[in-house]
Amino acid sequence: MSIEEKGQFSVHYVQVMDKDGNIDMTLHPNLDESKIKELYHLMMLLRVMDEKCFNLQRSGKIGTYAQTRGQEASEVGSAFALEERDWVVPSFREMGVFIVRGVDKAKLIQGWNGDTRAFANPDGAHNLPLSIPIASQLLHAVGLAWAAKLQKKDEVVMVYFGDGATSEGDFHEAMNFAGVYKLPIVFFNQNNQWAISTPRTIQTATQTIAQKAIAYGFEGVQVDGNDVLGVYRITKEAIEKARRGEGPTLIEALTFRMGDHTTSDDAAKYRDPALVEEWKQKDPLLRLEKYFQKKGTWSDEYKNWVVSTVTKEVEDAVAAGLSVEAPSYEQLFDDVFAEKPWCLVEQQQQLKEELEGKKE
Ligand SMILES: Cc1ncc(C[n+]2csc(CCOP(=O)(O)OP(=O)(O)O)c2C)c(N)n1
Ligand SMILES: [Mg+2]
Repeated sequence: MSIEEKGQFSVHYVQVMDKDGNIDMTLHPNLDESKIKELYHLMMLLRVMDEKCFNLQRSGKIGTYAQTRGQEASEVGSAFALEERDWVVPSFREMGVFIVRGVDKAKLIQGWNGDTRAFANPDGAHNLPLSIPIASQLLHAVGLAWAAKLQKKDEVVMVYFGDGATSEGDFHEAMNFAGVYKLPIVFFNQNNQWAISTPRTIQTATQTIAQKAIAYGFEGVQVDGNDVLGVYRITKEAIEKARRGEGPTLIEALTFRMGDHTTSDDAAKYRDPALVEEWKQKDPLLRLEKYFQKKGTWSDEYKNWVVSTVTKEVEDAVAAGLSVEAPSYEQLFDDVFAEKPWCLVEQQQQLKEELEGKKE
């Protein structure tokens, strides 16, 4: 008998709601209608916020921005399954996760405007700041999960990363450590199928990303990342499993980056536009709208109300976020280490002298 036949090596693909809004009731996550409407509201908030940030960059008001368009279900559905005490360790494309976690949207704008003070964690909230170095956050997350286990805290860590990040050594080290120590962690892979211009097909020779978990001794599952109910269900199960002390799960949310990599990129140079058109049919918001239509709980008035409510929220956040006075150059050196090392002290002094003209 092969090991696979013993049932140890299987990878499941889960979809609760198809692209036309039909639900497999056997997999329904038992969220009541008001919660499903809340998910729609949050996803629309993310979409409007995302469009706004893109436009702010184009009009020179903020710096480089990484769009989330197309990934709303993956981000909102997964974060919705967390408890407040759980930890979120994001990469740089998880604005939807921050929104669900209740992070002040003005701070998000301030952060994308390059002001790192925006990432200070108020009142000990369990959200780490976004991480630009690919995959480095996975090791921080494993450290948090190990600490939670050693201290017997009832906390689960959820770490986000892209398909490209799975080619980094940090990913494999983190997965191995989490497997060996059976840590309370969920590895949430947003497989948007692109790492800048590198398609998923040449990122790895494996058929799925989920199956990589097998090599580290725990479960991997692939979910339709544009199906918010599927993402919620699978993530919730993985979180509960981790909380019971049954170890990690790798979730591969199969989605698609509808926009460019960032505002500094032009995907039209390397990506067939037909592919983008194809994925438009699988839009996470659209399928939820179709679901509500089928249930008879949809109206244009409702949609208009949602759009106008979130638009006002976003406009207020932008006004507040952009009106914060820029930090002084000295603050560049703060909040990196608990105690500033001598080399940073020297650099800070050197910059001060150069900028304030105290030394040639
Ligand atoms: C260690 C490191 N290497 C390279 C880069 C440059 N870089 C920024 S984003 C990116 C691709 C990431 O792709 P993926 O992990 O799929 O995330 P996505 O951008 O699709 O969300 C690369 C290579 C970086 N930021 N950090
Ligand atoms: Mg990617």
